[in-house]
Amino acid sequence: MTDLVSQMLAGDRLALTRLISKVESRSPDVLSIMSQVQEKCGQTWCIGITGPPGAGKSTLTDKVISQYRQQGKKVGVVAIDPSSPFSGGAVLGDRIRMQDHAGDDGVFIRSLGSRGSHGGLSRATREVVKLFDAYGMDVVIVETVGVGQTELDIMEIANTTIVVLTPESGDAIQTLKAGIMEIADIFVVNKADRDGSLLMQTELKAMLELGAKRSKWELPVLLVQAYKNIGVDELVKSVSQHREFLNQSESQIKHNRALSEVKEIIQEEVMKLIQTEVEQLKSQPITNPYLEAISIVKKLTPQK
Ligand SMILES: Nc1nc2c(ncn2[C@@H]2O[C@H](COP(=O)(O)OP(=O)(O)OP(=O)(O)O)[C@@H](O)[C@H]2O)c(=O)[nH]1
Ligand SMILES: [Mg+2]
Repeated sequence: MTDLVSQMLAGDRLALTRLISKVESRSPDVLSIMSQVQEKCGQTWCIGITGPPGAGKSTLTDKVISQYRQQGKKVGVVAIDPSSPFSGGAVLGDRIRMQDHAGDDGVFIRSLGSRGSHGGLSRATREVVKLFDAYGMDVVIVETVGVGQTELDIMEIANTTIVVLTPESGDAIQTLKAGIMEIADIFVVNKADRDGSLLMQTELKAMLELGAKRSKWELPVLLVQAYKNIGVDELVKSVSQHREFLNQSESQIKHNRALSEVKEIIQEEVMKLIQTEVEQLKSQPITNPYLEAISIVKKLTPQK
């Protein structure tokens, strides 16, 4: 086992930080690091929090952290901003909203931007969650803005996905379009202090009644005021219920996840091989792209 991994497993925060940086920058030793880390995983419950910009995800995350800290649980947070080139630390807004936990040893907050990860943001996120898991975090929260495919992929990592909406705008409809509805395990109508929140709750419930059911799980639609810490305890209870539900029923989900993980890892590794080959072609003329491609495929495929 590499020194860094054993230091991290022994509780060294700095080692954890350095491993996260390696994962984020897709360092060549990520595969071997993660295969060691994987052995120590399996304790964490990963909660995804997604929703439109400004819905109150970070405020909610902050309050959820507090709830788990009161239960004596350790919490890791990955704040994802796919559009942001910044990484390697908390973005300012999140830092301000989560500053209550700054000096707390049982909390570790890290943001991931798109810069370091070269399109492998989903895999990098999954691996940071695993690092937190091996480090001994009981709960890991992944916060991301729900807009594109990358965010949907990221939410696949979570065991329980919370979709945060607000009474304003056509949030619900837009969210439906983006496919977020399918990944939600719990809906939160945040900013319930504002007009239209009850209506929003009713509409969402009606939509859920109409839609095809994915499983026997009854999707809760909770009214929350994150900034005033109202309804957050209910939310944390719902997460526990969802966890119990999954543990009892759907072991197939686990296997499917492991399958898609294997696929994701192979894709990235094979992509690297392809890029190396293409790089070599840059300095020479190509007369027949098919012949070039065929010879590269032959080279990359073991001959029988
Ligand atoms: N009225 C009201 N405002 C809230 C509530 N919860 C959060 N806010 C405010 O909503 C604003 C956005 O909150 P954030 O927590 O940054 O939202 P976010 O979803 O993390 O935002 P992005 O990460 O930028 O997408 C802040 O000004 C919060 O104070 C609430 O329950 N009621
Ligand atoms: Mg935020």
